[in-house]
Amino acid sequence: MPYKSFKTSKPKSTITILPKLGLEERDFVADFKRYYSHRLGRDENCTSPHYAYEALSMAISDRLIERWKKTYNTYKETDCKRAYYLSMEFLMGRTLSNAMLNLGITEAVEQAMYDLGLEIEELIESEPDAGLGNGGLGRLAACFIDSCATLQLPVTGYGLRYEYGMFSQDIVNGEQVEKPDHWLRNGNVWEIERPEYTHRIKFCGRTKSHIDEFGNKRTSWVETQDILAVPYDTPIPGYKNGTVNTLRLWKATATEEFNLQEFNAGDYAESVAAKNTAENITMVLYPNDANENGKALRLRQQYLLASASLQDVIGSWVGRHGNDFTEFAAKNAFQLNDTHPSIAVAELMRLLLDVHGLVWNDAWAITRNTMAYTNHTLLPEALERWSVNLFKQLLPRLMEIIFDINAHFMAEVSAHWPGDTDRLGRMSIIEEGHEQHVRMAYLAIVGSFSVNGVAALHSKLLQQGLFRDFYEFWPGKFNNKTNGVTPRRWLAACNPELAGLITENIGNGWLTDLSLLNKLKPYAKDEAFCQKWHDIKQNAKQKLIDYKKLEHDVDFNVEAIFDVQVKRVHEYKRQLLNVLHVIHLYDRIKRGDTANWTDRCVLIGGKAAPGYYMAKKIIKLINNVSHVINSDPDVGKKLKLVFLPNYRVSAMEKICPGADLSEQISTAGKEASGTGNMKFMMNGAMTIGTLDGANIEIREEVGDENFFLFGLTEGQVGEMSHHYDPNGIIDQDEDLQRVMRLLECGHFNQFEPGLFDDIMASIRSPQDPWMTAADFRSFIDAQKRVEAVYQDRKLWTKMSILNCAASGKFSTDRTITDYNNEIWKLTPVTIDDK
Ligand code: 26W
Repeated sequence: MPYKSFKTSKPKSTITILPKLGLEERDFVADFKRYYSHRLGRDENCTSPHYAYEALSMAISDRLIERWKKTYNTYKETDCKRAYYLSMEFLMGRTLSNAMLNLGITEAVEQAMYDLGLEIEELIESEPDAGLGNGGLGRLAACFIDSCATLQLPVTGYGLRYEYGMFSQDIVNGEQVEKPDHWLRNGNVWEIERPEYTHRIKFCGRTKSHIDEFGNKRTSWVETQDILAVPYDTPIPGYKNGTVNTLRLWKATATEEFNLQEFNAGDYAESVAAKNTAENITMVLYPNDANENGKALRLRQQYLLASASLQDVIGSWVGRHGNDFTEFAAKNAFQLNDTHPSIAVAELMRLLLDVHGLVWNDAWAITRNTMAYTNHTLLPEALERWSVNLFKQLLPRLMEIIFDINAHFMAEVSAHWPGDTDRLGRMSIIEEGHEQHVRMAYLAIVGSFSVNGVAALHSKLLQQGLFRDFYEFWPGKFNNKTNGVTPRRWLAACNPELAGLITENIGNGWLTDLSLLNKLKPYAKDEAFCQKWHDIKQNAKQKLIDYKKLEHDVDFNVEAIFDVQVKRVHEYKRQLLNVLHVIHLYDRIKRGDTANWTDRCVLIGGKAAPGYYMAKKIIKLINNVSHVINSDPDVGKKLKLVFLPNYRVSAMEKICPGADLSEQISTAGKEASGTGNMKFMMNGAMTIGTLDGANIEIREEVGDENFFLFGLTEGQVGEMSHHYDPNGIIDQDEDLQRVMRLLECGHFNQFEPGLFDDIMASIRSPQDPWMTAADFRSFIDAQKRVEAVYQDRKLWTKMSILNCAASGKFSTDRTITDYNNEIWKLTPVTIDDK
């Protein structure tokens, strides 16, 4: 029919008025079929589960987007205060089963897939992990935004959309080999590109100043090389509450004119190359988790995140309030996830001064009242410092602003401590030396109203050590926020059997108020309940065995104690101490000291930073020891050691339900918090651990009698470091001597002479900062206590239940409630989910 215009005035748009999508089994069957066949163009001949995964995800994504818009509009209408979580890493893992759980549609979807003759498990498994993070800090960000949505807090996550996430780890001849992780290869159904919110980011060029009509000095940043930041949004659903928040990730692309300039000069190929340089910025995640490397590309990434996110927030502010910033600090808070985005302090100043015309004092007051900084590590090698020369070249205007911030700050310090030049030098944001550096942590502290650590001990050590001068200057700025993990992913979704048993007995309130798990305590005395708990745990162990069978040919025995250490490989986390214990057990078997033996399967997994020589050696050692032990017929089922390749979020979801013993054995004072410790505890594993990070609070919650403590305290470590004598310790301890002898005679590297010399030298070095030898004896003794308890099955089960029951504090719902009450001060916003 030909189009005929018969209306005179433009009609009111009704394009977004839609009937609400159904959440019943039949709705998913119908939508699945339509997407599978009409959108994806597949039929029964298609054998890959990927397209079925995509079709189902599209159907579920529709339901998320429906609620997402409502949430967005409600926030806009109420003009509520907002917070923004700025992070270079969001280690999201998989989305499908989490979306099902939070929408409350798990059963309906499972039934629908069954009706269609599909295995839901297979679809879930075909989703790649979104591995946009290294480890603890990135996964914490992911748990945080889950809790913000569940608590109905208006919080947006801002990060980078890396084309390549955390590398995938292969083990070849016992060594780590990195493979690029092209996680977007098959597309990403969960994200929506929003080119309409693109922002321009400046680099290089120079600054130019003039005096404005009011006599103020004004600066402009000119002759820059610009790139564009394009946002990709992912919906973040709360748990069954209608709230869907946003994770906005930036992708770098080239500007049109950047290409055009070169094109007009006849350099077509060069113009395409220039596009590549621009897009390089968000190409890859830096795989270092505790070592800053000063690379210019990393600084570009950090600035892109800070600038795009701040322009985004300010742009929408100006849209609603014009150029009036009087209420800005009352309505916005930025949480900086470590120093990685802390250039935001200077960038907010630049935007307020140069773009929106504010004067210094007003801009500074806004900055200092909106920024909050979280520190995640005490290790000096992880503290970011950028060369002033590099900064000047890449971000000349930002460097000027940092010098100005520092000049004002130095004046404040001198007024407070007149004549204390040592202190001025110590506190300066600019570190002097043969090359000047910007100390990013100091910039973050000076520019924030709140500074926090991530566990009680860690926050105390920040105040007494690393940031002591700042704490003396501004004691009120400093606070602690003990980490947590989301109980939806880390108990409900990953361990449905255990979650089911819990809910059957104490109801389902624990899913949003984890402190209710303490109602489980009395059940530790209930025999029938204990039997069920034990059976579920054994089932989970069997599942873990089956999962690992795919990759290994090691015979695991479900009656053995499953002893697990999975985390990034780092000397301070002391995977090496774990291996020394395994070698000691092997030595006992070989010398026939096996009376009253407890069978044990030791699982170790984790990635090493590609440039971290010692960490890679430790991985090789674990694999070599594993090979010798597992193929020795004298050892048999008494002892197994397995290195799990490619540890990642989706692997932990399978590992933590099946663990008996959680290894949290860092040198005291080095692990800021740890969060794996919390996941294991929640799933009923016992902890063997030092007094470090959140272990201390875990032990406080569960009681000394339900925690296997060992090792020097942080104070003793500091004390002993002045006269540490590992060789003396080894000489005095026959077991350790024998372990060292096995290592030193090349028993684990018979065809690779000299391979582990550096490891042995590090254990014997009086300068060993990780003091592995010092804690050996106490670790071995604690492991013996573990075995004694494990042999008493009833006692072990009781302690397992009590660990889960005491894990309530370690929900990110509690952590985020603390952030909100003490830092952000947002009001929860109810979303109408009818
Ligand atoms: C600049 C290179 C770099 C990259 C990442 C330096 C430091 C990091 C992070 C701070 C490393 C990290 O993930 N830290 C971990 O953060 C967790 C969440 O707070 C804590 O639980 C861990 O103890 C801490 O190691």
